[in-house]
Amino acid sequence: MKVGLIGFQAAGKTTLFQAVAAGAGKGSIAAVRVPDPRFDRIVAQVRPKKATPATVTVTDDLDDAQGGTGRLFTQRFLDEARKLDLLLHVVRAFESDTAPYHAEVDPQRDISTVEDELVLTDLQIVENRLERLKKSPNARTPGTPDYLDRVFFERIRGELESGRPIRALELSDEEAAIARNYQFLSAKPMVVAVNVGEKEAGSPGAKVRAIIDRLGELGTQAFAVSAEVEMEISQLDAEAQREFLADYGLEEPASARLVRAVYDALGLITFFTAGENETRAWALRRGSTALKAADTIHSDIARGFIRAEVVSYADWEAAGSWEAAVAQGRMRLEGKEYVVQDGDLLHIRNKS
Ligand SMILES: Nc1nc2c(ncn2[C@@H]2O[C@H](COP(=O)(O)OP(=O)(O)O)[C@@H](O)[C@H]2O)c(=O)[nH]1
Ligand SMILES: [Mg+2]
Repeated sequence: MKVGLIGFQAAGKTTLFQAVAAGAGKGSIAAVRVPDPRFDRIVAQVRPKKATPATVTVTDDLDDAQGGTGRLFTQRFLDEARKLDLLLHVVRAFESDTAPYHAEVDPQRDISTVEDELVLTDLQIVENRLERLKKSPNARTPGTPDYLDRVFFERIRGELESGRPIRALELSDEEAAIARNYQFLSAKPMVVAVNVGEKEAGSPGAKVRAIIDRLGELGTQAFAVSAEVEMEISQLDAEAQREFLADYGLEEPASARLVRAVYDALGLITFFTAGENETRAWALRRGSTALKAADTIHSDIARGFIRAEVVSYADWEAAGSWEAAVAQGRMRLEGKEYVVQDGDLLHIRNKS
């Protein structure tokens, strides 16, 4: 899963990136660990040669949004943003004399400006496509791809014109496939990180809370963070980190809050493979089948799929080990269509 930081220059993207990448980053790309106490317990019991947590890939290599006159986004930004699974909008809500901003600090305005531009970019694509579809006879022939495109595009044109992002619409599977095909930017899941000043690091003020609540009502995950404070904390050793987080009244570091918001926005769950060589946590879209989980591990394992051996996390924990769960009759044999549940331990029997 690839998450890209977007937002205005001097909003704090690179600072937040440094906070969440601490130790896991290379240049402007980082594999941010998904914190999961269940995984830690499995690793402590199995003691594998290698333990690989689930990660979310975060990149900070997109062009800054440009304040002032001209286009908000560069062509390079648009091209790169289309490849992402999720846009993480870092919004400036801190005041600073040393780090000037292109305008008065107004997070709500910036959120609207960026959202409007994503919507407008998609609207232009939809209008161009509808214009070309006028020349296609198939666009009037039910059942053809051109017909499906036309009906769908006419519907979303109206929504986009009234400022609604595609992500906020209920789409059928067919429509969602078209939206993916066109890589619409306003269809991409979005998370907003409101970058607050040091005083608000532990508990954001009423203004910021109102912004987060409002986004929540619109179905957008949002969280407050003080990127600078978090960046400084991330450079400390584990013990000092815990102390400083506690001093600020923070339960967990920015990376954990970011990952949680991303998991929610993408509808992800975690499953585990508990091997002696490697024990690993994997991110998977909620509702995915055992076959999809096998494919996530390796396409060969999906191709040779015979059965999935499944132990739920609750059963594993109650039994204390995979072997004990099997002995207690808690291991199930499931087929390709089994819908994987959050926390499942899987062993895929396969022909490869
Ligand atoms: N006071 C304060 N300054 C910050 C915070 N986050 C970023 N900055 C400063 O704002 C400036 C721009 O930050 P940067 O992360 O480079 O922004 P970007 O352009 O979005 O990548 C830098 O001088 C940072 O030190 C914050 O939470 N509080
Ligand atoms: Mg930057």
